[in-house]
Amino acid sequence: MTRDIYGKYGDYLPRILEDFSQKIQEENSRSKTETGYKLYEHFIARVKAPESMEEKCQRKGLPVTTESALKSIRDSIGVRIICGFVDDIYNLVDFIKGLDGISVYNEKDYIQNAKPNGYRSYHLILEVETPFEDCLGNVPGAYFIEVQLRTIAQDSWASLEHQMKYKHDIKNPELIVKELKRCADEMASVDLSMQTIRNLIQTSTEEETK
Ligand code: 0O2
Repeated sequence: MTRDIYGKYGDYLPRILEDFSQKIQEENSRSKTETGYKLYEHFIARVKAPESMEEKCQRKGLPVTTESALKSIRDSIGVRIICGFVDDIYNLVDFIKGLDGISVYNEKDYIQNAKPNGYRSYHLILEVETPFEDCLGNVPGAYFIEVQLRTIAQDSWASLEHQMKYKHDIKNPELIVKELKRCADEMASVDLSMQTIRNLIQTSTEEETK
Protein backbone atom coordinates (compact mmCIF):
# COMPACT_ATOMS: atom_id res chain seq x y z
CA MET A 1 0.00 0.00 0.00
CA THR A 2 1.39 3.42 -0.91
CA ARG A 3 1.22 6.02 1.82
CA ASP A 4 0.96 9.79 1.41
CA ILE A 5 3.30 12.38 2.95
CA TYR A 6 1.89 11.75 6.45
CA GLY A 7 2.78 8.03 6.29
CA LYS A 8 1.25 5.86 9.01
CA TYR A 9 0.92 8.95 11.25
CA GLY A 10 -1.85 10.26 8.99
CA ASP A 11 -4.30 7.93 10.75
CA TYR A 12 -3.71 9.73 14.06
CA LEU A 13 -4.29 13.28 12.82
CA PRO A 14 -8.14 13.20 12.65
CA ARG A 15 -8.23 11.56 16.08
CA ILE A 16 -6.04 14.26 17.64
CA LEU A 17 -8.16 16.92 15.93
CA GLU A 18 -11.39 15.33 17.16
CA ASP A 19 -10.14 15.16 20.73
CA PHE A 20 -9.09 18.83 20.73
CA SER A 21 -12.32 19.98 19.00
CA GLN A 22 -14.41 18.15 21.57
CA LYS A 23 -12.73 20.01 24.45
CA ILE A 24 -13.46 23.40 22.86
CA GLN A 25 -17.03 22.47 21.96
CA GLU A 26 -17.70 21.21 25.49
CA GLU A 27 -16.43 24.50 26.92
CA ASN A 28 -18.73 26.40 24.57
CA SER A 29 -21.73 24.35 25.72
CA ARG A 30 -20.74 24.89 29.36
CA SER A 31 -20.52 28.65 28.84
CA LYS A 32 -23.89 28.73 27.05
CA THR A 33 -25.58 26.83 29.89
CA GLU A 34 -23.93 28.72 32.73
CA THR A 35 -23.80 32.29 31.41
CA GLY A 36 -26.10 32.29 28.38
CA TYR A 37 -23.17 33.41 26.18
CA LYS A 38 -21.56 31.45 23.37
CA LEU A 39 -17.75 31.60 23.31
CA TYR A 40 -17.70 31.49 19.52
CA GLU A 41 -19.99 31.57 16.50
CA HIS A 42 -18.25 29.10 14.17
CA PHE A 43 -15.73 26.32 14.63
CA ILE A 44 -13.91 25.02 11.56
CA ALA A 45 -11.51 22.10 11.82
CA ARG A 46 -9.47 20.32 9.17
CA VAL A 47 -6.51 18.06 8.54
CA LYS A 48 -4.50 19.62 5.71
CA ALA A 49 -4.86 17.52 2.55
CA PRO A 50 -1.66 15.54 1.84
CA GLU A 51 -1.33 17.18 -1.61
CA SER A 52 -1.54 20.68 -0.06
CA MET A 53 1.06 19.68 2.50
CA GLU A 54 3.39 18.39 -0.24
CA GLU A 55 2.92 21.67 -2.12
CA LYS A 56 3.66 23.65 1.07
CA CYS A 57 6.88 21.69 1.71
CA GLN A 58 8.02 22.49 -1.83
CA ARG A 59 7.04 26.17 -1.47
CA LYS A 60 9.04 26.42 1.77
CA GLY A 61 12.06 24.66 0.21
CA LEU A 62 11.77 21.66 2.53
CA PRO A 63 12.21 18.00 1.57
CA VAL A 64 8.83 16.37 0.89
CA THR A 65 8.98 14.03 3.90
CA THR A 66 6.79 13.02 6.82
CA GLU A 67 9.16 14.80 9.19
CA SER A 68 8.83 18.08 7.25
CA ALA A 69 5.04 17.71 7.22
CA LEU A 70 4.64 16.98 10.92
CA LYS A 71 7.58 18.71 12.57
CA SER A 72 8.90 21.56 10.37
CA ILE A 73 5.45 22.64 9.15
CA ARG A 74 3.05 22.91 12.05
CA ASP A 75 -0.40 23.24 10.53
CA SER A 76 -1.19 19.66 9.46
CA ILE A 77 -3.99 19.94 12.03
CA GLY A 78 -5.75 23.30 11.92
CA VAL A 79 -8.64 24.89 13.69
CA ARG A 80 -10.26 28.27 13.01
CA ILE A 81 -12.55 29.72 15.65
CA ILE A 82 -14.74 32.65 14.65
CA CYS A 83 -15.94 34.74 17.58
CA GLY A 84 -18.60 37.41 17.88
CA PHE A 85 -16.47 39.70 20.05
CA VAL A 86 -12.78 40.40 20.61
CA ASP A 87 -12.94 39.58 24.35
CA ASP A 88 -14.21 36.09 23.49
CA ILE A 89 -10.98 35.46 21.58
CA TYR A 90 -8.82 36.26 24.62
CA ASN A 91 -11.07 34.19 26.92
CA LEU A 92 -10.73 31.22 24.58
CA VAL A 93 -6.96 31.66 24.34
CA ASP A 94 -6.77 31.53 28.16
CA PHE A 95 -8.96 28.42 28.20
CA ILE A 96 -6.84 26.66 25.56
CA LYS A 97 -3.61 27.51 27.39
CA GLY A 98 -5.02 25.88 30.53
CA LEU A 99 -5.81 22.53 28.87
CA ASP A 100 -3.90 19.49 30.15
CA GLY A 101 -1.26 18.00 27.86
CA ILE A 102 -1.06 21.13 25.71
CA SER A 103 1.72 23.70 25.59
CA VAL A 104 2.07 26.80 23.45
CA TYR A 105 4.89 26.38 20.94
CA ASN A 106 4.33 29.75 19.28
CA GLU A 107 1.87 32.59 19.65
CA LYS A 108 1.15 35.63 17.47
CA ASP A 109 -1.29 38.32 18.43
CA TYR A 110 -2.08 39.95 15.11
CA ILE A 111 -5.05 41.66 16.83
CA GLN A 112 -2.92 43.85 19.11
CA ASN A 113 -0.25 43.97 16.40
CA ALA A 114 -2.06 43.94 13.05
CA LYS A 115 0.01 43.05 9.98
CA PRO A 116 0.83 46.04 7.72
CA ASN A 117 -1.82 44.87 5.21
CA GLY A 118 -4.50 45.05 7.95
CA TYR A 119 -4.68 41.30 8.75
CA ARG A 120 -5.96 40.68 12.27
CA SER A 121 -6.20 37.30 13.97
CA TYR A 122 -4.79 35.48 16.99
CA HIS A 123 -2.54 32.53 16.09
CA LEU A 124 -1.45 29.74 18.38
CA ILE A 125 0.75 26.80 17.51
CA LEU A 126 0.06 24.19 20.17
CA GLU A 127 2.20 21.19 20.96
CA VAL A 128 -0.03 18.37 22.10
CA GLU A 129 1.01 15.26 23.97
CA THR A 130 -0.82 12.24 22.53
CA PRO A 131 -0.94 8.49 23.21
CA PHE A 132 0.29 7.92 19.63
CA GLU A 133 3.83 7.48 18.40
CA ASP A 134 5.19 10.49 16.52
CA CYS A 135 7.43 10.48 13.46
CA LEU A 136 10.55 10.78 15.62
CA GLY A 137 9.62 7.53 17.39
CA ASN A 138 8.51 9.19 20.67
CA VAL A 139 5.69 7.65 22.66
CA PRO A 140 3.77 9.58 23.93
CA GLY A 141 4.16 11.47 20.69
CA ALA A 142 4.03 15.23 20.20
CA TYR A 143 1.86 16.73 17.46
CA PHE A 144 1.22 20.32 16.46
CA ILE A 145 -2.15 22.04 16.10
CA GLU A 146 -2.50 25.49 14.55
CA VAL A 147 -5.36 27.55 15.99
CA GLN A 148 -6.50 30.79 14.37
CA LEU A 149 -9.02 32.88 16.31
CA ARG A 150 -10.70 35.93 14.80
CA THR A 151 -13.93 37.90 14.82
CA ILE A 152 -16.60 37.58 12.14
CA ALA A 153 -15.45 40.89 10.63
CA GLN A 154 -11.78 39.84 10.65
CA ASP A 155 -12.73 36.53 9.05
CA SER A 156 -14.67 38.05 6.17
CA TRP A 157 -11.77 40.45 5.58
CA ALA A 158 -9.20 37.60 5.58
CA SER A 159 -11.15 35.56 3.05
CA LEU A 160 -11.49 38.52 0.68
CA GLU A 161 -7.81 39.37 1.02
CA HIS A 162 -6.92 35.70 0.47
CA GLN A 163 -8.94 35.69 -2.79
CA MET A 164 -6.99 38.70 -3.99
CA LYS A 165 -3.63 36.97 -3.39
CA TYR A 166 -4.57 34.20 -5.80
CA LYS A 167 -5.79 36.49 -8.60
CA HIS A 168 -2.85 37.61 -10.64
CA ASP A 169 -4.74 39.54 -13.33
CA ILE A 170 -6.27 42.21 -11.08
CA LYS A 171 -6.29 45.71 -12.55
CA ASN A 172 -5.04 48.41 -10.17
CA PRO A 173 -3.94 46.12 -7.31
CA GLU A 174 -2.47 49.09 -5.37
CA LEU A 175 -5.94 50.62 -5.02
CA ILE A 176 -7.41 47.30 -3.82
CA VAL A 177 -4.62 46.83 -1.27
CA LYS A 178 -5.21 50.38 0.01
CA GLU A 179 -9.00 49.88 0.17
CA LEU A 180 -8.58 46.55 1.97
CA LYS A 181 -6.35 48.21 4.56
CA ARG A 182 -8.93 50.97 5.07
CA CYS A 183 -11.71 48.37 5.51
CA ALA A 184 -9.59 46.36 7.99
CA ASP A 185 -9.08 49.45 10.14
CA GLU A 186 -12.77 50.43 9.97
CA MET A 187 -13.81 46.88 10.89
CA ALA A 188 -11.41 46.93 13.86
CA SER A 189 -13.06 50.12 15.02
CA VAL A 190 -16.54 48.55 14.66
CA ASP A 191 -15.38 45.44 16.57
CA LEU A 192 -14.23 47.72 19.38
CA SER A 193 -17.58 49.56 19.45
CA MET A 194 -19.51 46.26 19.44
CA GLN A 195 -17.43 45.06 22.40
CA THR A 196 -18.13 48.31 24.28
CA ILE A 197 -21.88 48.02 23.63
CA ARG A 198 -21.90 44.40 24.80
CA ASN A 199 -20.04 45.39 27.99
CA LEU A 200 -22.61 48.14 28.60
CA ILE A 201 -25.50 45.72 28.10
CA GLN A 202 -23.86 43.21 30.45
CA THR A 203 -23.22 45.74 33.23
CA SER A 204 -26.73 47.19 33.01
CA THR A 205 -28.24 43.68 33.16
CA GLU A 206 -26.09 42.87 36.22
CA GLU A 207 -27.22 46.09 37.95
CA GLU A 208 -30.88 45.27 37.28
CA THR A 209 -30.55 41.85 38.92
CA LYS A 210 -28.88 43.30 42.09
P1 0O2 B 1 -1.45 28.10 4.01
O1 0O2 B 1 -1.34 27.75 2.60
O2 0O2 B 1 -2.72 28.88 4.36
O3 0O2 B 1 -1.21 26.97 4.93
P2 0O2 B 1 6.20 32.44 10.00
O4 0O2 B 1 6.92 31.44 9.14
O5 0O2 B 1 5.81 31.91 11.34
O6 0O2 B 1 6.84 33.79 10.07
P3 0O2 B 1 3.71 31.84 8.81
O7 0O2 B 1 4.08 30.42 8.78
O8 0O2 B 1 3.13 32.44 7.56
O9 0O2 B 1 4.90 32.77 9.23
O10 0O2 B 1 2.72 32.01 10.04
P4 0O2 B 1 1.56 33.04 10.31
O11 0O2 B 1 1.96 34.44 10.04
O12 0O2 B 1 1.12 32.71 11.70
O13 0O2 B 1 0.44 32.64 9.25
C1 0O2 B 1 -0.15 31.37 9.26
C2 0O2 B 1 -1.43 31.39 8.44
O14 0O2 B 1 -2.25 32.52 8.78
C3 0O2 B 1 -1.23 31.53 6.94
O15 0O2 B 1 -1.03 30.28 6.36
C4 0O2 B 1 -2.59 32.08 6.50
O16 0O2 B 1 -3.57 31.06 6.46
C5 0O2 B 1 -2.93 33.02 7.63
N1 0O2 B 1 -2.41 34.37 7.33
C6 0O2 B 1 -1.28 34.96 7.80
N2 0O2 B 1 -1.14 36.19 7.29
C7 0O2 B 1 -2.21 36.42 6.51
C8 0O2 B 1 -2.64 37.54 5.71
O17 0O2 B 1 -1.99 38.57 5.62
N3 0O2 B 1 -3.84 37.39 5.02
C9 0O2 B 1 -4.59 36.26 5.09
N4 0O2 B 1 -5.71 36.23 4.39
N5 0O2 B 1 -4.20 35.18 5.82
C10 0O2 B 1 -3.03 35.26 6.52
P5 0O2 B 1 0.13 30.09 5.28
O18 0O2 B 1 1.30 29.54 6.02
O19 0O2 B 1 0.35 31.36 4.52
O20 0O2 B 1 -0.26 29.06 4.22
